[in-house]
Amino acid sequence: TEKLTAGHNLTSLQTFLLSEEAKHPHATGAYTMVLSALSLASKFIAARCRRAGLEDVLGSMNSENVQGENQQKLDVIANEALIRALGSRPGVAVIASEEDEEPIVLSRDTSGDRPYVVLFDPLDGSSNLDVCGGIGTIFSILQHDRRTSRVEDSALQPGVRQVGAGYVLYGPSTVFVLTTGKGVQMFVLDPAIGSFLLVNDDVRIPESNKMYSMNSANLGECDEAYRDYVDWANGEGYSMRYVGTMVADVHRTLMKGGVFLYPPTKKSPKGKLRLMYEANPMAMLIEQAGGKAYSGTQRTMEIQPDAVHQRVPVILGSPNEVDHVLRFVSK
Ligand code: AHM
Ligand code: MG
Repeated sequence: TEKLTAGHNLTSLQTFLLSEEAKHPHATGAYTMVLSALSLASKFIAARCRRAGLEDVLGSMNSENVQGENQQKLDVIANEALIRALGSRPGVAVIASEEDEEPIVLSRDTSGDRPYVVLFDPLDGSSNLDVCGGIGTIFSILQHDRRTSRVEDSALQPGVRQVGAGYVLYGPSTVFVLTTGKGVQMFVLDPAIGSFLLVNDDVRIPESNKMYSMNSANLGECDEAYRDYVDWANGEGYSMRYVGTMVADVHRTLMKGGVFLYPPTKKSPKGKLRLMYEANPMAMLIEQAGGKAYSGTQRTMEIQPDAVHQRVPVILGSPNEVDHVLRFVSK
């Protein structure tokens, strides 16, 4: 961390949040509380991931989540950590998790300040945990929509209404990437002191990079446009990288440039990734960093959601690389 912060002021995530809050004299502190809950839960999850293989957190629970997927033990631990951390914050009205069928309503009191709705994928890419690969947490923050009668309906707002989004990558280091709508900031956990420290206060995605990231084993099951794109890219000398954890693949795309794709397939005709927990928060981050995010030919964040677990196709990354894909997809 000495090297990372050399020449910079030492700023923790908490300090960053408090100084942002201070710029808004009318802020109640509720937003800072939401983010500090997410930070606390992610430190808890990071600590459990670090001990995978030593403690009994690996493998499956022999149960299925609402998506019919086998739950890993750490999926459940991560989900509980987030619910416990967010559940104690007074400004949170609703939490919605990829692992739970229905959003959890914590408070129906919407009389004062507009309370928050927090949506998350507690442990993205969890099957990579068994092989010591990168895994992550993704979150999206909305506010209660006064036009809805039931507070839980506030979860179904398009991504353009997000007031914050981010992910935590549990890799060789634990990285917290955040947007509150003013660019993208990156923090790295210093495990010695238990703080996320600011390492980049204005993350920008490269304009181009000849790199695509998709499960190309699915190409035979995809629309022709995606095969044509990949044929074109291969002919242009592109390289391919794919971890199979969206957080890790998007993080690499954000750092190095390129494009990440999860098209519709025969098996998942609407795409595999979820709009509310995966596509929207990643879209906000990528756009805030100067990139683009589409679901087919539509801007992801403009999709009006109709179900909290809905799936969408994903094309996101460097602006020029997304444009190349769209040339094929919009034909
Ligand atoms: P998960 O949320 O159940 O872990 O599944 C989502 C993951 C993403 O992280 C990743 O991008 C994708 O599934 C990989 O899917 P595939 O194995 O079909 O390539
Ligand atoms: Mg996921």
